[in-house]
Amino acid sequence: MAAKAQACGDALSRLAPRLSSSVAAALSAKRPVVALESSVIAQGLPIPANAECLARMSAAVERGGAVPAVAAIVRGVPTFGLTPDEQARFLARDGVRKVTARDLAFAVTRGEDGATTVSATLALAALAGIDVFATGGIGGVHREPAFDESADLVELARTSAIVVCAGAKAILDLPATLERLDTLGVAVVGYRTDELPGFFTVGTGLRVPQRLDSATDIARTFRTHQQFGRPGALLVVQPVPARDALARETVDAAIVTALAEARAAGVVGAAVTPFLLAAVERATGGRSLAANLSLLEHNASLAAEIAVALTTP
Ligand code: PSU
Ligand code: MN
Repeated sequence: MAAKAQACGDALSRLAPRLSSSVAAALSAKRPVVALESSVIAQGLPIPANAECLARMSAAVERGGAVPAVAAIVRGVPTFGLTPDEQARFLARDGVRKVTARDLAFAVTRGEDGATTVSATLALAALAGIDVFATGGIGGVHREPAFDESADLVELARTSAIVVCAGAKAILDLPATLERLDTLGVAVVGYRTDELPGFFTVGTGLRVPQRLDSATDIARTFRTHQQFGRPGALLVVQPVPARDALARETVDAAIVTALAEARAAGVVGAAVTPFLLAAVERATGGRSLAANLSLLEHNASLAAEIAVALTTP
């Protein structure tokens, strides 16, 4: 018995992320908070669009009545809410590594600056008690090689949270990604849509298993999901706003070019996703970048609305 109690005690003495004062105040008062990842600003988007992304996402969360909480490992310290100096360092991306859930302990023990991907942000959000997280597109199963699969998928299966995105990044194999989410038991929820959005495109022709039409319904479903003690996330997907969406043919052609460039350059591992996103941006004459920024802001707005619904009894 004593050994068991000890084990439980150990399990509870989890590392607590450092919180900015606004994030700490909101969490302790049970006011709405939305987690944002930092890999999208330090690796996913080019300079200076990354600064625009951070400003637009933060403002969207605030307009929605919630507090934005950017996740990162700051010189070895797991953190939600960066100071202006820290933000500038991550935006300049000087020596900032891409950190997935697997890399967290290494970034901390080495005292590094680490930009957290979806998987790492989910892991930190669970420690901080933040339930809602907005991103652009999750990682998934790559088209080539198909054994390259983002750690985002398994982490979504293990972490109870609401993740708002525009589907998986279009550079991926979307049918395979949807099947993996299915196998892993991650609930994909179309927000006001029956179709999986295509990140840069409004649709993909792929059906999502569930659809909900209001933030209140999403919040209510999540509470029930938690009551079942289920570990996985609710992956809420919504399309990029139509005015900024790209046509499917444009994106498909750009991805073919991007994949050929990646193959020729021999890119592997963590560099693949940022490389492909940059190649698609070149191939679309920058239009994919405008779509990416737009969907990120749009997702931040919906996440705020859901966070508000979740904290409203
Ligand atoms: N969404 C975007 N741009 C990005 C990403 C998401 O709009 O750059 C990042 C996220 O941090 C996601 C990561 O977790 O890309 C996936 O990388 P990988 O395929 O190496 O797991
Ligand atoms: Mn990979």
